Amino acid sequence: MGPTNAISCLFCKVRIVLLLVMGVMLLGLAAIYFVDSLHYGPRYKTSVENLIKCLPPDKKDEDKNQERSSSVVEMTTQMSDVKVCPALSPYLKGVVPLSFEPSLNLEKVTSKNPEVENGRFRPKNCEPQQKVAILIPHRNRERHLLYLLENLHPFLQRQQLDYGIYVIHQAGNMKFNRAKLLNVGYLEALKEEKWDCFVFHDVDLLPENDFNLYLCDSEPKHLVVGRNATGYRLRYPGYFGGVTAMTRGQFAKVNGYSNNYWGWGGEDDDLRYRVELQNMKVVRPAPQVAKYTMIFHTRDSGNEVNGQRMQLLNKVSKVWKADGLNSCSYRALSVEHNPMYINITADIGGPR
Ligand code: UDH
Ligand code: MN
Repeated sequence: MGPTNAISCLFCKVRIVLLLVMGVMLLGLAAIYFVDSLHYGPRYKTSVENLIKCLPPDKKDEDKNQERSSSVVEMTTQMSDVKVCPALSPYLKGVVPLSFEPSLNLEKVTSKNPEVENGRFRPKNCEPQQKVAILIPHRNRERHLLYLLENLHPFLQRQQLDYGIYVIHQAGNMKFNRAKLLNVGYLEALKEEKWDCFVFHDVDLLPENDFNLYLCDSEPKHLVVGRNATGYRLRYPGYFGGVTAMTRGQFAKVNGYSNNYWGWGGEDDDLRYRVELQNMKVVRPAPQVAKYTMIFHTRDSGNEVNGQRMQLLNKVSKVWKADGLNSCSYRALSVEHNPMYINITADIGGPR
């Protein structure tokens, strides 16, 4: 081997070594990147989810929030298959004037809510964390029902809820029994969907503020802190009537409502006693948010004041286990899926 050959061979050895070193470095870099993405990927996703949950409800920054939260929602949408809805919907407007159009009919309500089908709606862009059934006890209040549907559907859609509206209609002319109808609603609604949350809703109460969320909490929730007719103050301490929200489990735990309150009054206090007997505590949203307009009405015939309500209330702790969901006897005469609500007509009998 001549001297020139020896030098060129040395160069080719150095080249091979250099190539090998570069190859190892590249492999190392790739490995570091892979381990890093495994480690930070989920953490980044969680922080995006947390950001969504923490968006402030400040009304002044509403537009900014709307932009921010919808772009965050898009980010999560791209990043994973599970798109949990934000804790505060970007579509909330706050106080929206209520509508009481005299010429309103069901067809008009239907045409204004094209995304509602068979009384049900769910948002397209995200997955709500609760399925909410709204239960409305009803007889002979068609006009009120129309105004409630007209205002409630857009309200619930702005809240991005997965919801269904059930109207439980008492057949016949026996004394009205609001509580028993709500038990029937709970039992019947669960036959078609595993609802997580139930909102028990008088037909004549219209929520005034979008931030009054129709979702359940870790404790039973009372949503009517104030109404126009009572100067927007709680009717009396402990009042648990009008509109309340309980999870499937909370309502089952108290054995639902009593079936024995025929006529007006007492059944809502009875439910509160049941809640307290289970060491649960009623929670309420902020008073400026939990405001309702009650459509003016006089007392219905067939719903006269129940003179026995005090005697019944005195024995709640003795009877609740045997009087409620587990003893609710009725006949479902029909279950109709109308475009704007599911109507359950039930024969619930009368006072014994
Ligand atoms: N309900 C009916 N039909 C009836 C009776 C009651 O649908 O015939 C339902 C309806 O959902 C109503 C709820 O039961 O919202 C509660 O009944 P209510 O609205 O009569 O009770 P409220 O406490 O009124 O609002 C009591 C009588 C008002 C008398 C006013 C005179 N000062
Ligand atoms: Mn009323």
